[in-house]
Amino acid sequence: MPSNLVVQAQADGVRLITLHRPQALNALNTELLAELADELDAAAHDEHTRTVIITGNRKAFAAGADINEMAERDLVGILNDPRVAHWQRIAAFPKPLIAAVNGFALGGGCELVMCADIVIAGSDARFGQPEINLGIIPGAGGTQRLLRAVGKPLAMQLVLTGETLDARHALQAGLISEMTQPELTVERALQVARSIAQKAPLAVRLAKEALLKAQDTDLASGLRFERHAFTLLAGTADRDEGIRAFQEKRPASFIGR
Ligand code: DAK
Repeated sequence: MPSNLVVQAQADGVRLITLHRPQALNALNTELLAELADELDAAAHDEHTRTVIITGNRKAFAAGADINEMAERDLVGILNDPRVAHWQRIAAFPKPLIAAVNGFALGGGCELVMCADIVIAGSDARFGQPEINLGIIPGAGGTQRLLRAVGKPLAMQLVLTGETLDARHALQAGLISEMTQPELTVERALQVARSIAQKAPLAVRLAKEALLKAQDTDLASGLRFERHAFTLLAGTADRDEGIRAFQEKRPASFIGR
């Protein structure tokens, strides 16, 4: 049983993971990261789980890596850091991942947000990469994913000054997909997750993969991947069902085949 997470599997194919280290503003220590990576692995292999939401509490989504734990690591400890593998497993989650964010999402917390595919944030959310204040730089994709999300000038400003961004500005900058009232963040994320959970799972999976390709490949390769994925889906029972349901004017019932 994870001790830093609360995991709720909903009947409708949605798994809600709540980060639960409130005494440290959900700071991401090694144990929490390992538990999160394990939960995501389990969700990836569970055919009933179609979509996962990660959330925190009203004060903090996550205030970054655990600074007290970081203080104990020397250079050799950093070279052999088990957190690297945990982060890689989290970033490789193949199903749709939604972050429902209230309060602080700083450092590793902001990097976790950027591992998500969709980000619903309360108007009280604050995002930032304050590692520069500790004499370090982001270590879990913060320089790479932030620049891709918000562009060079704002990414530079955030990473070099450690300033934070409120939810309104994060929405304008493209770091989040939607802003809600703080008390509705998880509810709205559940709505979005349930909507995705009803779609054809193979199409959802390939759509995610194709969209992610757009971030790190040239246009010609991305278009080639899209065409292959599109063609692959032509052989699925769910494509037949989707088209038949449209013609018969009824909701489609997808089975993931
Ligand atoms: N780590 C440990 N404890 C933390 C924490 C953190 N990141 N953030 C907050 N806490 C603890 C505080 O120490 C305090 O504990 P007590 O004193 O009550 O025992 C409690 O949470 C409440 O925090 P505050 O009293 O500070 O609350 P405030 O409302 O006054 O301030 C704050 C909230 C978020 C502005 C402040 O807590 C803050 O500045 N926190 C630190 C934020 C930060 O610098 N985050 C970046 C950390 S560096 C890597 C991958 C990733 C990373 C590193 C390596 N590899 C794969 C190798 C990531 C690095 C980072 O994220």
